[in-house]
Amino acid sequence: MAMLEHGGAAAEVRCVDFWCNEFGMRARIALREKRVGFELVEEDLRVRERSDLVRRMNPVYQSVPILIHDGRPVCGSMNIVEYVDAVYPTQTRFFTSRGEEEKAAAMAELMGHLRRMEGVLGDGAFFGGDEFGLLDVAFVPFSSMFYGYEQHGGVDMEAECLVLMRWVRRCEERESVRGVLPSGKDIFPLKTLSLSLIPFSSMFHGHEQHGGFSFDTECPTLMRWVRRCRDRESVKSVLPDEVQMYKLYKEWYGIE
Ligand SMILES: N[C@@H](CCC(=O)N[C@@H](CS)C(=O)NCC(=O)O)C(=O)O
Repeated sequence: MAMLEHGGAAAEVRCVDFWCNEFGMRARIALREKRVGFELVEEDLRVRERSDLVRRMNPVYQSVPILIHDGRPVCGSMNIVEYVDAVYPTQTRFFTSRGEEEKAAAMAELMGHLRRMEGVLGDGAFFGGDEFGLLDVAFVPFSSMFYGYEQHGGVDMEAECLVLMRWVRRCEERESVRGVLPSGKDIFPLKTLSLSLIPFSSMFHGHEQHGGFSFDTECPTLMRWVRRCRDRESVKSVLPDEVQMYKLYKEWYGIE
């Protein structure tokens, strides 16, 4: 059984779910985003009768996912995401979101700072001139946040701060930098909406097979979002094999 340290005490976290349940994927992605260890208790949804555990923990709806935290159940996938967010607040939050005006003001201030940095950089390869130096070492770690600025602040860093982005790439050519900087994609949490919707992309393969169309051709923007989400460890490790999932659904619903 998975045990994890939280608030000094070892807590027991179980997630009752079925491998291709999109609602359950939400809960599992949230747990992984917060790096919460948990035991997956498989509930076979192909069987009509729900297990004793499900009937005991979710007697009204008897649905999964169910998060069982120290013996107490949380039911409903979005309730679980919210619960995980509240109970593990040390990590970045899914649900805190500023008002649009406040966010726009913060972004404008931030972009002002970045443009001032571009002014200092000027035509130089690095902040100190031709050589990678002290200021580069000091600043380059913060470039891991740029992906987050794009995702949350709605800016296009390449368009807004080309000089800075060229400097980032120059720094990243160095082994010392490349080996240390994490991917910005891993630092920033999925927004709640992305977290709650991405599980349903596991059916896209089925939609394509069944509907005879290509998502890449018909919905390129949506597919770019899918790929961005799937780059994340939390999503990659939870989304099931789409081919297997479609096969199961075909059997389940008697589709030829
Ligand atoms: N609103 C619920 C929906 C969950 C749900 O509908 N789960 C289905 C599987 S997709 C279930 O457990 N059904 C029970 C059954 O098939 O007996 C949530 O968000 O968790």
